[in-house]
Amino acid sequence: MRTKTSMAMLTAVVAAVLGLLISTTPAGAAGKNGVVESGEFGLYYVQGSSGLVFDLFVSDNDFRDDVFPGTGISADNNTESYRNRDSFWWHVFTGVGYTGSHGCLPSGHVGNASATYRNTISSAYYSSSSC
Ligand SMILES: [Ca+2]
Ligand SMILES: [Ca+2]
Ligand SMILES: [Ca+2]
Repeated sequence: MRTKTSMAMLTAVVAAVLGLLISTTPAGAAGKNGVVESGEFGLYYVQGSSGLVFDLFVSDNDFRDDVFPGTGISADNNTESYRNRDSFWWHVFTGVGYTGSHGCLPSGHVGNASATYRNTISSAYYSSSSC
């Protein structure tokens, strides 16, 4: 799996070589800070893709040790909508360790989880390919 860190560094190097000032670079993106930034995948507490959000910059194989940033609310089995601001696909699973039902959200996707994934997602990873 390609690492995002190396991609971000490559982007930074290219920008420096070209002498460009890029204000939208994702280099400052930080996962799990409650803001879905460029390069991240957001899983929202409620439907509508707004409000409390569990934002992932890199894959997480177990949501049981995570909360919605700034709250004590568990992120496990507790998300109802998505926003994919990454250039990658995000794969969501109803079980920890990428097990159970397996769904895929393309880059740019915004929408509510289907019944299968509503309040059931327990792990997620990014990939350049779909399911
Ligand atoms: Ca973030
Ligand atoms: Ca985790
Ligand atoms: Ca689950």
